[in-house]
Amino acid sequence: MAEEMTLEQIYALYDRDGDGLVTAEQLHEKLTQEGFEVPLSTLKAIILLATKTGEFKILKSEFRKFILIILETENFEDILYRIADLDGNGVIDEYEFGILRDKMGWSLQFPGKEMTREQFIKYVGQYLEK
Ligand SMILES: [Ca+2]
Repeated sequence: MAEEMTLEQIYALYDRDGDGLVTAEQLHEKLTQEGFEVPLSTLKAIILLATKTGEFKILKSEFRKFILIILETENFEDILYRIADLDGNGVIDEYEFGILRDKMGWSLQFPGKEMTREQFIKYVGQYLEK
């Protein structure tokens, strides 16, 4: 039976200098070693959106939410959706949309009603640079 690592142990693998922050570079290096190919620029964008530090660093308290988003999603739109859905109820409401919009610097109107995952991805997809 495989021994389950605690979040604390997993975090220590990423935060190798032990300063209590995981940088985008540390995260990228580790994920690459594990076989996850996520561009550094995408990781930086996600970290900026998903964390409170406003820098490309992840606090231990935010790490769990963050690492689950990275490992369980396949594309940037989906990651944005997961980050935007703050209450986790599966739809993006006006409040949640406004927070994401401000962080992204979009001048994008809320379409008037809550968006499902599919609607959200379609709606914001046109504003994402490929
Ligand atoms: Ca929601």
